[in-house]
Amino acid sequence: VSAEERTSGVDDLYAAASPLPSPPRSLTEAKWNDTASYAKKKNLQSWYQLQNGNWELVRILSTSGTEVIVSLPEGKVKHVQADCLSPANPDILDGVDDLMQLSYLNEPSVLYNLQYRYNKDMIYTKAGPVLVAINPFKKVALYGYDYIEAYRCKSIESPHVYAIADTALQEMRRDEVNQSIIISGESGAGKTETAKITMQYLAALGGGSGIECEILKTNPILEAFGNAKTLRNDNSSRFGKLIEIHFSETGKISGARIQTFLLEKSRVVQCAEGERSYHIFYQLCAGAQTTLKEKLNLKNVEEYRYLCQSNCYKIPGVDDTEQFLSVMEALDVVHVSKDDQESAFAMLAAVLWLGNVSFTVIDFENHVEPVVDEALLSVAKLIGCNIEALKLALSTRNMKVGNDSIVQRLTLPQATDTRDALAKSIYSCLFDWLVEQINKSLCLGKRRTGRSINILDIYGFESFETNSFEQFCINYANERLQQHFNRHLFKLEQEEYIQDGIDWARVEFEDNQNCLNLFEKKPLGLLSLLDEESTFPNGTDLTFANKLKQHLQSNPCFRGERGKAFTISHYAGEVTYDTTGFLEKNRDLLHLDSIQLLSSCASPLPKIFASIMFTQSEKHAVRPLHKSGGADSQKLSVATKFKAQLFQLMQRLENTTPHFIRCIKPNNLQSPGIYEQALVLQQLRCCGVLEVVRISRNGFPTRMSHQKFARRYGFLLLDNVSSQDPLCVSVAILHQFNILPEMYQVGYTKLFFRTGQIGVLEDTRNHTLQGILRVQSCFRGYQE
Ligand code: AD9
Ligand code: MG
Repeated sequence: VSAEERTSGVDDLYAAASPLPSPPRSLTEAKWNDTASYAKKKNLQSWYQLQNGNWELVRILSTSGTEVIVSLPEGKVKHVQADCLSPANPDILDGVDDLMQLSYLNEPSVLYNLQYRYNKDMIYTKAGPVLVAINPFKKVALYGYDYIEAYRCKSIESPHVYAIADTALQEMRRDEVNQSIIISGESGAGKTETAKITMQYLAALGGGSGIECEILKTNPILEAFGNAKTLRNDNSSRFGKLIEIHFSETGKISGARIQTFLLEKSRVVQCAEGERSYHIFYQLCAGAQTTLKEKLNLKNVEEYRYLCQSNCYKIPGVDDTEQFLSVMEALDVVHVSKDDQESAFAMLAAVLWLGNVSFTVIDFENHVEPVVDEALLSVAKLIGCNIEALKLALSTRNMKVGNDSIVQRLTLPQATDTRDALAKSIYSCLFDWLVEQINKSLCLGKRRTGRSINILDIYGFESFETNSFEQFCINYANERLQQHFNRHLFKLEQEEYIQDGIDWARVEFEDNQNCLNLFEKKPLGLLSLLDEESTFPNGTDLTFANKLKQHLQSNPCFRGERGKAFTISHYAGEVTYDTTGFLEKNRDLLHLDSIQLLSSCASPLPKIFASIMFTQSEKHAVRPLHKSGGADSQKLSVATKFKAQLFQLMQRLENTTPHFIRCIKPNNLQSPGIYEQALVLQQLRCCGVLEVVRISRNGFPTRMSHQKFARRYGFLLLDNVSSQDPLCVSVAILHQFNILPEMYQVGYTKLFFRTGQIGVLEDTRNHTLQGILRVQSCFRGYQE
């Protein structure tokens, strides 16, 4: 069965969830009848859904009414309802490399096909234009020079990341349009690995200038500073990234640029049991040479409060000392000088020592002062500041009241927050600074000419038991990306219809504009209301939640919950958010005192960080200072900044030809060989793979050229057709089989069918052929 003949089938559980299946009645009826008629076919294989949600392959023995008797694999016989069955594809279609080639495109068939391939280490499968990649959690022999060569010469056709990268390169050259490779999936699904595999291919094909080695070396650096062990993934990226690889007119890589999104800062000061902070801290403590260790007064990881609170120091199979050496080597390659490297390590040590700074109560009002101990002295030495200035910055706050300036002393929780905020800011500034250094090296001052390929490795949709501000931002980003995805696929469909003269207005597809409006509308959208509440002196997470309930109830994607919670209907499902901490995380204020402290430092990096923070606060001082919140510095809120970044990203992506890779995690154990159907299914839904299937089903997914159609079914015609013209033959067939006009369209070169329509013809064809074969073998037997 070729892609051209792709036929998609009956039974769609997910179609029921979509509000907009447009030509619904006839389509649903056709679908239903098809299932019913299918279930009547004796001896056919079918999927039967078990109580636990998994599917099992059964054989139909007989039917009466809506009840069907089936035989289970172990030989047992069972009575089941027809609607628990979904048609299974013929064995010949087992493991096809594009899901669109399946005759029946229902959920169990999709799941089974992916599993069949996964069990044979074929981890890549196409779903129409999308590449599905299932994480093998082990080394698979699919990469390296030989494979790169094979994909370059097109001697292999099976789906692969290399094939996607190759198509992107070719289309960039051919169409002179920038390309983007958009990789998504949930934590641990394999996005970052896939991004690296893509870069490997591009570097191999566009290499020569030496810059490709630098580009590849950015990975260990970004992973050391931006990845951490979480419960879901031992090497989880805690930031999103876009890598733009530039090519010269001759097709060689001329430079690159990295943009990062929303680093998880809170991890620096706090992480959950069994997780770790950023790799670089452990690598530095384990791998630093004695002289560096002495200079930075480095101790073992167990001695730092920020690192020991989660009771996890090591990652099985990972040697932090070795990793540290490769990070240093990579820093050399991207031209970060030894001096700068040492300054960066000093900042890391300062962050660790800050965590160990403790406070002591000094008066009856519970005001505190930092204890002058090794921790405090080390911080002062590492950032190069005066000890008294550091003590003041950690225990007091300068406030403006009218024209006067007063000094307020801090209580223990306030002082701890101030300390942690300083540690987080130093770390995130260090991260940004490092990315900037890398970018300087990758551009090498060259003017950007030619074209680029963008690789986006960004966090997928998240839905946990408790969802906070981070999930709110991440899921918002995913709504935007989903819209991009839908529009693109829709456009592809539309183009094919227009090319063949088909009326495409009859193709429906679901939009998530309502949900995006919920986030973005001004002044009454989630983001505006969040910003508004963040600037109110008396705003709290509760007043914020109440405001949402008051203003957003009319949006069908919003539902207020009890207390401080609310629910959003995302394209990938409902998520309930707890607003605890929303306002503070959104404000993300660093007090002016801390910024001033950094600017007074003798070391170069803190000074640079302070000036970045200052310019940010000046540039983005969009609202009047509010005084009673205690926050003196004004800057753009986190959500607004993220939205602006996202808009800029979307704008860039809009001007490129996109290629989508959807990564799937087959189990939560990070183990090879285990394929959990329910887990995979839920991800296929979330990352839009089933949506691709649904979009194509809502259109005219089955396509066949007039010639092929006439050849395949022409012999079933009862009456002679006057003309041998394939189109005339085709039309005669359509009439003979009473295919309803809304179920097909006749294009210039092809016939287009709604879902399931071709099934009737195929069945008749098979029966007739079987009949002919039977007659032939009887005839042969008779002759013998
Ligand atoms: V997160 O959102 O950053 O937490 P990712 O990026 O989706 O996540 P990652 O690429 O880090 O996941 O993959 C997780 C682990 O799966 C890797 O550390 C590898 O051990 C494993 N993996 C992923 N893809 C492959 C592969 N193609 N071959 C072998 C793989 N192992
Ligand atoms: Mg990652």
